Amino acid sequence: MEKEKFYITTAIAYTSKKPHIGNTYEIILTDAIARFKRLQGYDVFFLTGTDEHGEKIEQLAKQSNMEPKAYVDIVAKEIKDIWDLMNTSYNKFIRTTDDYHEKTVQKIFKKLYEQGDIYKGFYEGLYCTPCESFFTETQLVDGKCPDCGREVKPAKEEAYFFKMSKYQDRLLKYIEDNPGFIEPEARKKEMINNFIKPGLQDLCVSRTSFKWGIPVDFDPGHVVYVWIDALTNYITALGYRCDSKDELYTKYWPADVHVIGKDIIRFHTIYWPIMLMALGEELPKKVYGHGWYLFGEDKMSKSKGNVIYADYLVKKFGVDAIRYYCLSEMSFAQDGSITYVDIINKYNSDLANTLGNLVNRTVAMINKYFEGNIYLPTNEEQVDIELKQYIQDTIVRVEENMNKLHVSDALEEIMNIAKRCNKYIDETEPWVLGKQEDTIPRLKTVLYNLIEAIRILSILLQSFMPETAKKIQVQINANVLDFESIKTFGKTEEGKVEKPEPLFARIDDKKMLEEIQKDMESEMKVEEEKKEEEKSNIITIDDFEKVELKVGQVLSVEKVENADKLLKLEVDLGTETRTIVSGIAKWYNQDNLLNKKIVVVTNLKPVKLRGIESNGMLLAAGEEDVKLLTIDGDLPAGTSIH
Ligand code: ME8
Repeated sequence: MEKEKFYITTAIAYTSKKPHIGNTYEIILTDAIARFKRLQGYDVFFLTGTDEHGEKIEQLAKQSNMEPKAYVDIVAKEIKDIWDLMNTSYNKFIRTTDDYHEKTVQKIFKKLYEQGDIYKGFYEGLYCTPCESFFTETQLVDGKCPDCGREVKPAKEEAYFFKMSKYQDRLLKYIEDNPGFIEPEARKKEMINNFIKPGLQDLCVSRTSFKWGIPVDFDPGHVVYVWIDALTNYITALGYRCDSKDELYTKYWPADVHVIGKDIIRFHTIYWPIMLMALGEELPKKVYGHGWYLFGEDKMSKSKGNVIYADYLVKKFGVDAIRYYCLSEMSFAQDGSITYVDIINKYNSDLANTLGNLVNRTVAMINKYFEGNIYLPTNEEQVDIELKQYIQDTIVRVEENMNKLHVSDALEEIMNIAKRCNKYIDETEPWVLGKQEDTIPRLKTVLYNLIEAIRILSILLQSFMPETAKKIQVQINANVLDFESIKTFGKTEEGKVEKPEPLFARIDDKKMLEEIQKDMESEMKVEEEKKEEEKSNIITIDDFEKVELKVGQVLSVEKVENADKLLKLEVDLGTETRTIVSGIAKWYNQDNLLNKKIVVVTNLKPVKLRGIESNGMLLAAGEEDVKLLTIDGDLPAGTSIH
C-alpha cells in the first residue's frame, strides 16, 4: 500500500546572525513531529532553510565590510551547522538565494502583476528597519515598533502593492470551513477579529530603498519585498516553477503543517493563503504558531547579554539532553523558560535518575543474575498486568498528543513509562527474588517485562532523543523496532543484553554553574575587547572613502560681519560654486587667498554660521599658525582627490 504523504516545514531563519536557542527550538520541535510521523508510517518531506534577503542583512554585511552574498553564505552555513548538530532529519535545506527560487519568485511577481493582483503606488508610513516593516500610528506600541520595541521612522517610497482585500471573504470562509487551519485556537480569533473582519490593508511587496533582494525584472530599481520572497520557499523548494510543477510538488503540496513562531502567524495565515489563492494553488492544511523561549522571564536579547546558543549547550550537556529540555519545557501554545539551573535540574532528575537509572539497573541485574541472558516470561502476576496496561494506555495517549501537536505532553507520557517501570522495580523487588532458587523464574519474568517495557520506551523516544534511543536499543540488543510492534506487549525474544553503560552521568550542579559563569565572563571579555577595538581610531579604506574631497578655487573672499575669525568664501568646484564659511580670518585675507587652489570636503552636511549657510569645509594644518592645504601644480577646480 502506498504510504500517506506528510509535508512539514519550519520558518526559514534570517541570515542576519547566528540563531539562538529559541530559533533552534523550532527545528527540534519540527524534527520530533517529522520523525514521529515517519515512525507512524507516513512518507514525510521535511523542509527547512534560510531567509537571506532584506535591508537589515544588507546593512549588517556593510558593517562587516562584506558583500551581502558573502555575508549570508557564512550565516547560512552557521545555521545549517546548528541544525545538523541538533541531529535534525530535514529532507531539504532551501536558501532564498538559490537560483531556482529567485527565478520563480520573479515569475510569480510578474504573474500576479499581470493578472492585476499587484499594482504600483506609494508607500508612506512608519518604518522599522530591523523588522523591515511599515506600521501605521495606531499599530505602534508606546510609539515604538509593535514587534521588536525599537524606534520607527517616517518613510515614503514608490512600491508595488498586493490587493489583499480582494481575497478576504474567501480567506474567511476557508478559515471557518477548516477549524484546524490555525493553531492555537486563540490566535485564530485574533486573526479574524483584529485583521480580517476590519478589512485587510494592501500589502507592500516591493522596495526601492535597498538593493539586496530579488529584482523585479520588469521594473529595475525595485526588489521583491521580503514576504513574497520568503513565503514562497515552501513551494519553490518542491519544484513549483509558476509555469510548471515538478513531481515532488504534485506529490507533497499542500503542506500538512507549517511550524512557525507566534510572531509570524499573521503572515502565514493571512498573506500566504491569499498569495496561494491568487496563484490558484491549494492552501496549507495547518499553521501552528508555537510559543517563544524566554531566558527565565525575559526576552532573549544580545544587548541584555542573555542569549543562549545551542552549540554551547550541546558542548555542556549533549545533543539529546538539549533536545529533551527544549521539547519538554514548552507546553502547547505557551511560552517556555530556559535557565542553566533548570537545565541541570531537569537533566539530573529526568535523564540521569529516571531514564538512565532504569536502563542501567535493569541491564545490570540481567548481567548479575543471568549473565546477560533474557528469558521468556513464565508466570504473570497482577503487577505485571497493571504495568502492561499502563504502557498500552500510554502509547495511545502519546499518539493522540502527537496528532494534536501536543509534543511536550507526549514526551511527558513517555517519561512516565520510565517512572512507572521504576515503580514496578520497587513493587517486585528483584533483589529479593534473586536470593532464593524458587523465585528465580519470577525474577526472569520481572526482568523480561522490564526489558520489553524499555524496548517500547526506546521506540517511542526515538523521535525526541534519537541518539539515546539508539544507545538503549544497542544495550538491550533490541531488534524488533517497528511502531506496530509496540502495540502488543511481548515482542522481545530470548536473547542477551550488553554490559551496562550509563546513559547520563549525574551533573554536579555547583561545579557546572561555576564553569558556565567562567565561560560567560571570558566571552564578555572577548566582546569588550572587540568593542574597544571598534572604538579605537583605526579606520578602513571604506571609512576613508566616505569623505569626498575636491580641488576648489577661491573666487571671492569677504569678512563676516561681527565675527573676527570668520571668512566667507565663494569656491569654484568645477560644476558648481559653493559658499564656505571658515575660521581662518586671523591668517588669511583677500590678498593671500584669491584664486588659490585648495582642498575642500564636499559631502559634509551644511551648517549655518552667523546666518550664512556653509556648504563644505577647507582642509588646513596647525593650531597657532594655520596653513591651508593647497595643490602642488595645476589641476582644474572640481578634480576629485583620492
Ligand atoms: O521570522 N523562541 O526568521 P527568524 C522560540 N525569516 N522561537 C523563536 C524565538 C524564541 N525566543 N525567537 C524567534 C523569521 N523564534 C523569518 C521567517 S518564514 C517564511 C520567514 C522563531 O530567524 C520565530 O518565531 O527571525 C520564527 O518562527 C523562527 O524562530 C525564525 O525566526
